[in-house]
Amino acid sequence: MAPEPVSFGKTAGSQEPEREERMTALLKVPPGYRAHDPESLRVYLAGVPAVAERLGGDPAAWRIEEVGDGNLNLVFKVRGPKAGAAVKQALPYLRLVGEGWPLPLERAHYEHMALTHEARHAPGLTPEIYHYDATLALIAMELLEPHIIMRHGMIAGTVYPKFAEDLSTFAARTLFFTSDLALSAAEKKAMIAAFAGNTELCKITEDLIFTEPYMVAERNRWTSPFLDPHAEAIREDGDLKVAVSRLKAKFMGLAEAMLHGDLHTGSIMLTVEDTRVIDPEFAFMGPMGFDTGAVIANLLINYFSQAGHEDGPGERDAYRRWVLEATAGFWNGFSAKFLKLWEKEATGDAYPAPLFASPEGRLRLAGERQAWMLRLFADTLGFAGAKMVRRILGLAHNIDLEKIADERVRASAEARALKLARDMMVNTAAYPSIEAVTAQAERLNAWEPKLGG
Ligand code: SR1
Ligand code: MG
Repeated sequence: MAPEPVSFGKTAGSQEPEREERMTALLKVPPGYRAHDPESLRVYLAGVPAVAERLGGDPAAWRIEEVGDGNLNLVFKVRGPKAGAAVKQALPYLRLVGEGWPLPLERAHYEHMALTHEARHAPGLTPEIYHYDATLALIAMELLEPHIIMRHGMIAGTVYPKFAEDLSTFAARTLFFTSDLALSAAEKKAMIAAFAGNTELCKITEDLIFTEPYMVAERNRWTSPFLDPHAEAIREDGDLKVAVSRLKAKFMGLAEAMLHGDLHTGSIMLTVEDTRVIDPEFAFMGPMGFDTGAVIANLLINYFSQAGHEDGPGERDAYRRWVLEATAGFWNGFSAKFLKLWEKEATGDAYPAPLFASPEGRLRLAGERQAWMLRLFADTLGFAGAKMVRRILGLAHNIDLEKIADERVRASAEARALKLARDMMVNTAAYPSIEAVTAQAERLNAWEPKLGG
């Protein structure tokens, strides 16, 4: 008999009455907070010189529209005669679900802090911040135009020649410079303290990525009935449950570097010439492989989804090749850049230089760097697998797959992605390089999975 579905807030170990109290408290907003609409935002921004002067002209003539299509927040585009601005405001609840899922406004504080660190370490790869208001949980920033969300571009089959170069730079620099390889022990601990309160957003990840897809849970959904046998196989896979639990423990316990925390292709806005990473509200000090894995997971999901976006069989083959090249280019670029930073800019307290000053010591350190990168690659593949599974069996899906109207085609793409994801999580050592992953993706893309229904 199938076990009872577990509903929101009741995942193993949580105390329901305490959680209820916490949820009610979260819905209370501080004095001075209000969720803006275009007209109230106009009045507010008119009183913020850092924004009003950029927009220029009479505030009454500014064009303001709410355009948020993400899961969490309000997003406004504001256009004046001189320039535009994007304004993001947190709601005291999850936009996707409504007041039934309260979420702390403080996520805007963590996002603002992460954006500030990212801009310092990876200049030119994030939107410029114009203004932050902690009470309103509101950030006004550069309006990125004509950039689009990368996921949309990839569904349309657009090649982004600078993506792998830019994203690998972003990941290498933000992760390296917020790690013990670059920071003193005191600086690192201060960062851990600064991000430690982003617990509710981490809890979303802990539940939605590392727990619920592997059990019967109310919030799960998948392409039923076609994908039923594959969803069931995942729920009954003991090796996979061990693998995902190890990853969850690492996510919860390994404060290796400041993570973006949600580095999927919906958090990247770009053109063919310019790449920006947005939306780091899930930022915290965690395992580096969670960010690098997120990038790879979302590229691989898009790769498998192409069958649902091409006009005829094979029509998107060149694009598929580019997606896999970008996947390999991202990891190989990241790895080379991270290692170079470690060689040239290791100002942190880890791996003390005096211990490795001799010729033999230098050789030992070079070997240790390679070993570190192999461990990080294994983490990356594990987290990538977990991120693929959650987008197919958990609550929040990717439009790369969701937009495929033919449910059989969608379920086949999803089954292929699940098979690779499971293998990356359980048989990680079988993938010594990113090319081994992309080669397996190509093989699986030709596999015809058995569907339910
Ligand atoms: C309920 S929030 C669902 C997802 O949206 C965000 O983009 C994160 O990926 C989160 O897990
Ligand atoms: Mg987001």
